[in-house]
Order: sequence, then structure tokens, then C-alpha cells
Amino acid sequence: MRGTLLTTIVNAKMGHVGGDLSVIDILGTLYFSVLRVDPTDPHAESRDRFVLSKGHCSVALYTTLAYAGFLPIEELASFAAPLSRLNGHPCNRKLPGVETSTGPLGHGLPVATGIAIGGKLSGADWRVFVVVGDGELQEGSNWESMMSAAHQRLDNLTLIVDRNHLQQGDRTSAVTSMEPLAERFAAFGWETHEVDGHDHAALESLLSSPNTSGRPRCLIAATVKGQGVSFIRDRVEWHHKVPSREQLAAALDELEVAS
Ligand SMILES: Cc1ncc(C[n+]2csc(CCOP(=O)(O)OP(=O)(O)O)c2C)c(N)n1
Repeated sequence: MRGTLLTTIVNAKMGHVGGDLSVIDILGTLYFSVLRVDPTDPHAESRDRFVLSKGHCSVALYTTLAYAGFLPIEELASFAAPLSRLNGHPCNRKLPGVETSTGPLGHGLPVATGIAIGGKLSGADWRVFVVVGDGELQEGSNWESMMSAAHQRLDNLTLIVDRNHLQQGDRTSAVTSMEPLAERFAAFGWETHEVDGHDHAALESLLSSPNTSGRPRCLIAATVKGQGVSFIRDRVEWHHKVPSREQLAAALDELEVAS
């Protein structure tokens, strides 16, 4: 999927390459091992709900949805083209499988909290999963939702923080430090775990385990922005820079993917 998302970005000449490579293991684990979703019935009432709050990483989501059968893999070539269903930020009115439109940072967790409250009110057994960026977590709306979700005892809600320590333009610690992040989540009343966000087995184990705590769950997933490609990884300038054709070839070579 790393090779596919890079190729999609280079062809479209746009995309958020660093954050896409950061979050792709989390998305793959969710869609292939955790979420109860059916690409042939994407609006099924019983489905688990997933919200990618860091909507600028739409290419990682589209790639995962394509590999999971929600759209043809060839359609990825239409990313960001006029009239495409695959916009720069995900739109739920266009693409079945996108739960809610995202892009403005700080909205995903509030929306997911509302969806989780709806699930509780209707006695449903589906679950809600949401991924936020760590730069995004600086938005105040997240902290209001954290309080609300804990107050409502939303044990049907799981938040995954893509903790790659970089945001747009700088390291998160240089903009607004959030440490000790795990302790802060715990203090806000969340069941909190720290996990390697590139370790599929560790992610799957935590994401699949029943939540018996009576509290919303948070995974702080340690990731590297640009993971998998040496000249992109952990470099702030690759937030949304587009690789050249030569760089794409080198990246595919490194990923051992045929171009
Ligand atoms: C409210 C809002 N402000 C600014 C932006 C522009 N923007 C897009 S991505 C980004 C940085 C996000 O950093 P982070 O959440 O850490 O994402 P990642 O590093 O994982 O890509 C910014 C400021 C936005 N999309 N929404």
C-alpha cells in the first residue's frame, strides 16, 4: 500500500506524503483485522464506524479502502482530478465507506464522540474508531471531546493518536508540547495504552480486545512520519511535498515494489 499511495500522489502531483506513510499501518490493521465493515454493504446499520480525523491523509484512506474492496484500485488514478470521488479531503457524500467528511483539523473526535453517544442511545453494539494527528491534537475541540467522552463513559469509542511528533512546519514539541500525553489522557478519564503504530500485531491485539473498563479507550501510537522511505522519514519538509519521478522510483525500489 505504501507503493500505491506514493504512486497516486506523484501522478496527481499532490498529497500529504509524510502523514500518509505514518498512518498507513494503522489504517491497514483497522480495515484488514479489526473493523466489522462490509464493502458490499458500506452503509449497513451494524457496521463499525471509522473516522479519519486527519483528513489531509486521504490518499492513505483511499488506498486502504481500495485494497479492502470499497472501490477499484484503478480508481486511485483519479485522485484530485475534476469530478473524481477522491477529493483532496475525504467526502462521505461521494465515496461509500467514508463515514464523515474531514479536513478541518479538530473535528473528527467531536463527531466520533457524537456518533458513539448515538450508538449508546440506540443500544447498538457497533464501535467507533477515530484517528487523529498529534499536531491536530493541539486543537481545543479535542480536549472538550475527551472530557465529554469520559463523562459519558463511551466504552464504544477508541481513539488512535498518530504520534509522529511532526506537524506542518515543525516538530509538535516546538509548537505546543503535549507531554506527558498518556498521563493527560488517563487524567481525563480514558483507558490509555502506548503502542508501536507500525506493529500490526500489537495494534490488532489492543484494537480487538474487548473494552471492559467502562471508559473510552485511547491508543497513543508511536509512528514515524514518512515511515518506509529513508529520504522522507522524520523530515518536516515532506509534510506535503511531492516526490519527483526519480524519487518515486527510488522509493519503490526501497519498498521492494515493482514500478
Ligand atoms: C483547522 C485546520 N487548520 C489548519 C489546517 C492545515 N493543516 C493540514 S495538515 C496540518 C498539520 C497536521 O499535523 P498532524 O495532525 O500532526 O498530521 P500529520 O503530521 O500526521 O500529517 C495543518 C496545519 C487544517 N487542515 N485544518
